[in-house]
Amino acid sequence: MEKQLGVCNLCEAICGLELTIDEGRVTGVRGNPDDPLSRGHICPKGVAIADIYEDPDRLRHPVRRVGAGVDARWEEISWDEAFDLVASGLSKAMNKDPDSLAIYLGNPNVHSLGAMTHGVTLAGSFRTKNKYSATSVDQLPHQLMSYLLYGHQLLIPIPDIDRTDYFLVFGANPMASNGSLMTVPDFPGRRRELRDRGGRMVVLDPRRTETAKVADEHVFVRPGTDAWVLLALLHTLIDSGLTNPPEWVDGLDTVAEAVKEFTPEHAEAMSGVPAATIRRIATEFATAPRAAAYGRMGVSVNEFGTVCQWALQLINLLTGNLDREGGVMLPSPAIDVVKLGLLGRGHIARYTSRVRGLAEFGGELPVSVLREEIETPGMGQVRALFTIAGNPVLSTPDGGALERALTDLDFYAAVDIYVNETTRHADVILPPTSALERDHYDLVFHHFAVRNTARFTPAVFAKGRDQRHDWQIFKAIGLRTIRRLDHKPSLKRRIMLEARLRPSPTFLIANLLRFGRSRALMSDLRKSPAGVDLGPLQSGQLPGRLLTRNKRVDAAPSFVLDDLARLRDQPAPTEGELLLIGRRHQKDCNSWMHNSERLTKGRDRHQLLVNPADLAARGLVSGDTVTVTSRVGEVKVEALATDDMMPGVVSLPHGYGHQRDGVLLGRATQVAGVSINDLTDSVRVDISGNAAFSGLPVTIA
Ligand SMILES: Nc1nc2c(c(=O)[nH]1)N[C@H]1C(S)=C(S)[C@@H](COP(=O)(O)OP(=O)(O)OC[C@H]3O[C@@H](n4cnc5c(=O)[nH]c(N)nc54)[C@H](O)[C@@H]3O)O[C@H]1N2
Ligand SMILES: Nc1nc2c(c(=O)[nH]1)N[C@H]1C(S)=C(S)[C@@H](COP(=O)(O)OP(=O)(O)OC[C@H]3O[C@@H](n4cnc5c(=O)[nH]c(N)nc54)[C@H](O)[C@@H]3O)O[C@H]1N2
Ligand code: SF4
Ligand SMILES: [Mo]
Repeated sequence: MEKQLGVCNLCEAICGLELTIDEGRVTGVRGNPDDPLSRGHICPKGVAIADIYEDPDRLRHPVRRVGAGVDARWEEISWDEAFDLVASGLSKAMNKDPDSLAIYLGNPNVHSLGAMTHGVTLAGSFRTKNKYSATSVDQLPHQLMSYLLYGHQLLIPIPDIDRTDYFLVFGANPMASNGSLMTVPDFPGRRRELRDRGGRMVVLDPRRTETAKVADEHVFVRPGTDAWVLLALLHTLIDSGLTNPPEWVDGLDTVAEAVKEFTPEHAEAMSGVPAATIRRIATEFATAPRAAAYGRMGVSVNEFGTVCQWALQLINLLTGNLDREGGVMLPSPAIDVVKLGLLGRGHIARYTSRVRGLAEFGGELPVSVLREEIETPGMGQVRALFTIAGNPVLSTPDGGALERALTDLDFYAAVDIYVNETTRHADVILPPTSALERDHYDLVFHHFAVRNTARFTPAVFAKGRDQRHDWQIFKAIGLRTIRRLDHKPSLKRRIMLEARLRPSPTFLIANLLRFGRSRALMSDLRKSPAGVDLGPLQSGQLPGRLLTRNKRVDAAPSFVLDDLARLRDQPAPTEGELLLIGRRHQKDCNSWMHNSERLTKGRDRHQLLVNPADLAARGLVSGDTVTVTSRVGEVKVEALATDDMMPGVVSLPHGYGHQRDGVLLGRATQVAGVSINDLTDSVRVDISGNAAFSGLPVTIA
């Protein structure tokens, strides 16, 4: 029996683990108490991390599909054959028309070091406009806002939860999600400490969530209407003279003028949040010694996600809580990909999607347009697809329609550890090693962490001889594809690409630490495998770290202000209408991990949650199977009555619905439930292009 340190990469909390290993098997997993960031925290998913390593459903060899649909069979092929198949399929598409190749990068990419160092490089080497990722079903408004206000898409201020006195939360459920755009392992513990300091947490959410239940105050808000509430908060702050903005902010008169008509009374009519509550929260926020306003998925994936994220930034900025201890602050990671220029500042509308004309952001188009780009004939039509760690059939709006479009492609290759609802349509799947078999340094989430730390975790298990790490797969595909292109990139670009694809991620990390003059070098990290503590977040980062041209913040970007007209024109809510929202459960992991028995046993949690009054009004009772219908689709699912739902709002989790056309994909298929994204509508997007999942009108019968 031996103990070994590991790391959990299943969510943004990046917890340090201590594994007990007995004869090559993981017999115990606990949180590492010496980890300076996660402090011993672990959740049920972390406990289940070895289930992935041991899962018989997980692919360990490249496979080629023979037959289709119910008759599909998977035939093992060699790596060499697989690389050639992919290189030939991708190059064939690009030789015909570069835009005919589409790429989708799924969420687990940001949780893999090799995907960040090599996968991003590979995707960047393709000249297609049809690049997509989970960003546009998630945090696109956050990145856009940081780009517009602070000059870089990754300069995202993070709540200093360990020192704040007032934590105002819109549309986030960290008790289940463990935090997002706020790497906050041990949220329950940090929340307790906040209370012990005499601090207050206020949550606005259409569901009385696990987080709402541990808050000091929970307020129901009608889905999709937070923009009015947030603008009314701004209105009140300005109107009551409660603002104290820093000197380096411009455009405040324009902001004051713009929010004048968005009164608390107007917000009450739209959102159901009482005007008096809005005024009180504004005053409490502005008069708290240190306050942080934070909003996540609920205010990102709605039709006014960008306005919401703008208003949240301004609430912090105008009250002097940006870059202040206990407010929202910029972390200083040991490897700062912003400072090192590894990720561009961002750009918007350099080109638009071919069919609907939606703008790109940072070189990606909104994934809501993927289906129409496959289905609409003409120059630039998508004919080949490459997905990496993605399951857009279950994860993107109107996934059912996307699925039908997939069957019509000329070529589809996937890098994935499972045959999932999307990759089952691939011609070839290349499975990389799983998390416990690879080295890890988190290039992404230290940028969002509530404390500055650094940690390098060597692989727990050696990879088998016939396995490949994801970075090795990306290297092979990159080098082989380029050789087959009719129009090869310049010699200089090819040499650059090779230089970036050949070295291992661990070698790259050691160099980035050294050349980035980091406060911790690889030798330090090797000596302290639990992690090196670089201290709490530091104030005084601004205006120095701004990357705007004039090193000042323009608080009134026209891109956002122009959208206020759309808000002004929204009709008041329709009486009796039902609006659908999503949810996450502590034991779920987006669209996967449903084949871990540990995580799926026990009570079902896939049901449609409905307020009892809404059920009764339709002559239904809890436990009934109901038909939920939206503009694009319908599903049949069990209804569960609960007072936790705001009247007029129903909720389904995403990532369920593994049985498609009766095809069995492994144990996950036995988990009950339907896909919420067979109901969501790809037409509903925010101005950023982000999918507006939330607040979808549905009927139930
Ligand atoms: N309606 C609705 N839809 C949503 C959401 C919602 O709240 N509501 N949430 C959205 C959000 S925030 C996100 S991030 C997306 C996520 O959706 P996706 O981007 O599709 O990502 P996942 O579902 O996390 O994982 C996709 C696949 O990655 C594979 N995978 C896991 N680990 C690895 C690995 O190490 N390497 C490789 N190559 N593959 C791996 C698994 O097989 C899994 O099936 O869903 C979005 N969809
Ligand atoms: N256990 C678990 N943890 C996860 C994941 C997982 O699948 N399972 N996924 C990870 C990923 S990819 C992400 S992006 C993060 C997301 O992290 P969070 O954003 O914290 O997670 P969600 O549960 O999506 O929280 C969104 C909340 O918004 C509420 N909401 C919905 N519509 C509205 C609205 O219009 N207004 C307001 N105010 N609230 C609304 C919902 O009821 C929900 O409570 O979680 C990560 N962590
Ligand atoms: S909170 Fe859970 S899933 Fe997230 S990193 Fe920690 S152990 Fe893993
Ligand atoms: Mo996400």
